[in-house]
Amino acid sequence: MAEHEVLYNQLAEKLSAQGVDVETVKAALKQQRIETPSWGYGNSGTRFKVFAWPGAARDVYEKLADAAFIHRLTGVAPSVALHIPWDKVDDWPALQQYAAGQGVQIGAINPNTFQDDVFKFGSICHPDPAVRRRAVDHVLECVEIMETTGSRLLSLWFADGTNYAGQDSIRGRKHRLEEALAEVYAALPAGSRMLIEYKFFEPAFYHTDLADWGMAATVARRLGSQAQVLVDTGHHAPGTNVEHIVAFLLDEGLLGGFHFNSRKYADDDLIVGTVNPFELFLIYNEIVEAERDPGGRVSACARNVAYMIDQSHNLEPKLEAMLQSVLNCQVAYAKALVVDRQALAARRAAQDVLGAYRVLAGAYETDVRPLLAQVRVEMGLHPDPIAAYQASDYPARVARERGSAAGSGGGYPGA
Ligand code: RM4
Ligand code: MN
Ligand code: MN
Repeated sequence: MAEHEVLYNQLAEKLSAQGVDVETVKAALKQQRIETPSWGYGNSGTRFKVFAWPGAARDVYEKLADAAFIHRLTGVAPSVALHIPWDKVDDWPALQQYAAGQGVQIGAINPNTFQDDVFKFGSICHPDPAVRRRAVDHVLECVEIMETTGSRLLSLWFADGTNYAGQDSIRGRKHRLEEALAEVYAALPAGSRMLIEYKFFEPAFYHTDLADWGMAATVARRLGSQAQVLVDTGHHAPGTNVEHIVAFLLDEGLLGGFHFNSRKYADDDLIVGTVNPFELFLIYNEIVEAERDPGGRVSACARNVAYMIDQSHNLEPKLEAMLQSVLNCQVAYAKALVVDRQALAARRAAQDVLGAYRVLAGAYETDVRPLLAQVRVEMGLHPDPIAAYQASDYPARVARERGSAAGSGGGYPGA
């Protein structure tokens, strides 16, 4: 028997004794989905320096090929978010066909209204109607790309804001934002969703037009049920209780999706689950709890959450970094799935503050690696994706074929 099997059998026995249905847990893990971002495969960095990585993807075709490699290793990353115009092509059907041939599909479409000179003072909130027109037209172009590629998600983040008190009317900008988003909302394809992302600062430093979840939720609710909030885990002030935000939005049916990454100080875009693995576990825990909510709206919202990674790796090997990101999400979800919900309910009912905490901490401390190894074997994958990555010739091959292409690819300034 392989080592992971011995460990898996022990764990399965222990979990079953706690009343956890291991088969259900495994089925959930096989259904888990993590979307990877095209921009995580190209060169990127900080505003100080973009280091060229040997083999970094130079165009959207190479990004899709890399994402397909991550999907082959993990089995849970079948879709790829695109950033427009970084990933813009003339022939969308050809790109879609290429993706399908690689075994992946096109995921969320992310417009970019922050890199053109014209957007210096904002995009959809800009005081000049001509600039707003241009921004809305770009987002509408992204809606068209959704139609052609079959993407069901429009993922919106705006760099809009001001740097000084008095620079512009905060309420005036809010009105412009509402008007622009209403126009985009009206154009959304049936069955698709608009996810509205917030961020508390950067690049604007005095005020950001969509600075927090409450503002994004207010705007989304006013637009209608196809609009929801996107929580980028790196977009909060230090100390913010992100799992609380997640629980609140789930309960309101307003949680649309995530941009996962780890933060230590600001929008650090570090590998998800590295700096704050307990927070990631608690986020998944809220979702698992909401999935079981008897209220139809809450469980439907929880089951429809779009899980996306939003990271730009600076020092890390690109492919290994994306692989590690997906694996960390699997570990966090697995731990959330093995929470002893009955024991937790009992401890809560007894006002047993620390007993309840220990139920969660116990699940968090469970070594779920043998469980995930077993899930992978049942999915026809290598039980250890890092070992499979290290044994693969793909990274060396793309490094050889693509070389170190500074000056192309990522979309980031200087990439
Ligand atoms: C922003 C935000 C967006 C991402 C850009 C590149 O901080 O997280 O989601 O598309 O960065
Ligand atoms: Mn983001
Ligand atoms: Mn960000």
